[in-house]
Amino acid sequence: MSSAGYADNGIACTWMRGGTSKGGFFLAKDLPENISERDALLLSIMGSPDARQIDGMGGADPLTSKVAIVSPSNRDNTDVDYLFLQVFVDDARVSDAQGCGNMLAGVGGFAIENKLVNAVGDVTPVRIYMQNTDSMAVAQVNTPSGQVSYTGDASIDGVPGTSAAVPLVFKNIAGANCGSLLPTGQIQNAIDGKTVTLIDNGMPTVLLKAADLGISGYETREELDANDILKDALESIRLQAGPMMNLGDVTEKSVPKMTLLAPAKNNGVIMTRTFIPHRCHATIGVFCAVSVATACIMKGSVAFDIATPSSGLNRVLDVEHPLGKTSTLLNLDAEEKLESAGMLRTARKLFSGRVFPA
Ligand code: NQM
Repeated sequence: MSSAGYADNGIACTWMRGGTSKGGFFLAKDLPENISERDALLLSIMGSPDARQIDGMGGADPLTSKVAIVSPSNRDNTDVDYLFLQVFVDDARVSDAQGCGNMLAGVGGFAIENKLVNAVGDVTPVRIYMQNTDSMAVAQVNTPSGQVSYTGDASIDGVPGTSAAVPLVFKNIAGANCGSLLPTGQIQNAIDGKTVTLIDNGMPTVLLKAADLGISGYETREELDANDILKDALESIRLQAGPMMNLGDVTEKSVPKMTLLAPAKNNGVIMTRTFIPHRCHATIGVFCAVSVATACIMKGSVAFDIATPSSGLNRVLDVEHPLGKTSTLLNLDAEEKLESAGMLRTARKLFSGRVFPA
């Protein structure tokens, strides 16, 4: 279809909250195959580039300027393929350089509602191939009477109220973006005189002690977003960490994420403030939390030193963030090697209809 055709007829779309993020869910077949045409449409749908995204659906925040593209899968033991795209807010850029475990929480329900997957019983497992990271997740979707229902009594910090639980389990996410869990082969590195741990258990993440950057790690998101000296120091470290993590030049990329660590304050394992990478996250990303939790159990990491100790083969690690905590499940095998990770999320359908690009 021509761009005038899309502007006149619109594109089928569902807007959903997935975890602590929000964005547009599309069937791949409804979007142009050509990537530049697709990205131009998505920028227009979100209203980017514009700090307020006033002429589009985006919420003027990276966490509400997200897209999930879903298609039936040809892969063995897989129901659907999911491609995540970050639509930048004040830049005309769309990136597939990272996954998103929050938007992932909406993919299973969207797939069932669009008849890509049949509901089976009260809870339907949906096997999702995450194209961005070439890895798998299984989402358990609430389907009483064979229909998706988003209502329920589960709550997650950062989202008011309750919704149906969407438990997520991830396999083989270690090194999904960088080739290995510790892309430099070392548990600690030094950049700009600061000790860092560079880790990828689903999200490339640079871990630093908040105190090493001259902050407490308990500041609000707004305080940190206003701290230009801190942001410049983090960006200098990030640009050097990118090639060390096999990500190449990351100047224009949304990875690696920068997570500042401090001792837990609310009975969790550790406190975090995460830049994604230029604005402070309101909470913490799903795979970022999994990467932080993983570092917490790895001796020698900058997280291990300040984390509350944990034990057992199935560990729930509460990663604290500005609005509460995110419970991460780490399953270890008998040799205490990480086998799988999981997290409880919720999702909610907000709108379904046609969206009109300019
Ligand atoms: O880490 C934001 C989010 C994310 C990503 C970001 C995410 C993840 O909270 O898996 O979910 O880090 O850009 O939605």
